[in-house]
Amino acid sequence: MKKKVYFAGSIRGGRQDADLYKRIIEYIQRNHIVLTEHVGDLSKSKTEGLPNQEVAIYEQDTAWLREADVVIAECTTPSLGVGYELAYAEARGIPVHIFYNKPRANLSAMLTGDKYFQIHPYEREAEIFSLLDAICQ
Ligand code: 6IA
Repeated sequence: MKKKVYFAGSIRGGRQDADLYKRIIEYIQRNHIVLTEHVGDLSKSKTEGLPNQEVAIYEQDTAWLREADVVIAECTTPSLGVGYELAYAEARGIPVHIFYNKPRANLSAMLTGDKYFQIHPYEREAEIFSLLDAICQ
């Protein structure tokens, strides 16, 4: 069955992995619905938004989170927004899978220490896709 996937990845935390987010999103989209396609949009910069745009972003993203069957986050680049989304999903009982590149990242103990989260350290990008096959059956 098609799942609604909330993909979370850094925006203002830094866009160095945006192309990886795009590849993950495209992979999930082969069989499922990604609610947050914009996270992999390479033209989305970290620039300032207008205050009312920011409220709209928050309202839309939290509505999508409540609607999601699963949250998949790529956390190699740390992001306050992603951290918030993960806690928001946990509070609502939505399953959360966290990926990070082990040689590159030192993931926060607030994630690694929280048994609610399913954490997937990887070394090569290909590992992400085989794990995604198991998560999004
Ligand atoms: O703190 P961050 O910006 O790194 O947070 C990234 C996370 O928050 C992503 O997983 C998104 O779901 C969400 N998020 C942050 N900013 C936006 C956004 N526009 N649009 C949609 N979701 C967002 C950013 C502002 C724009 C004017 C460039």
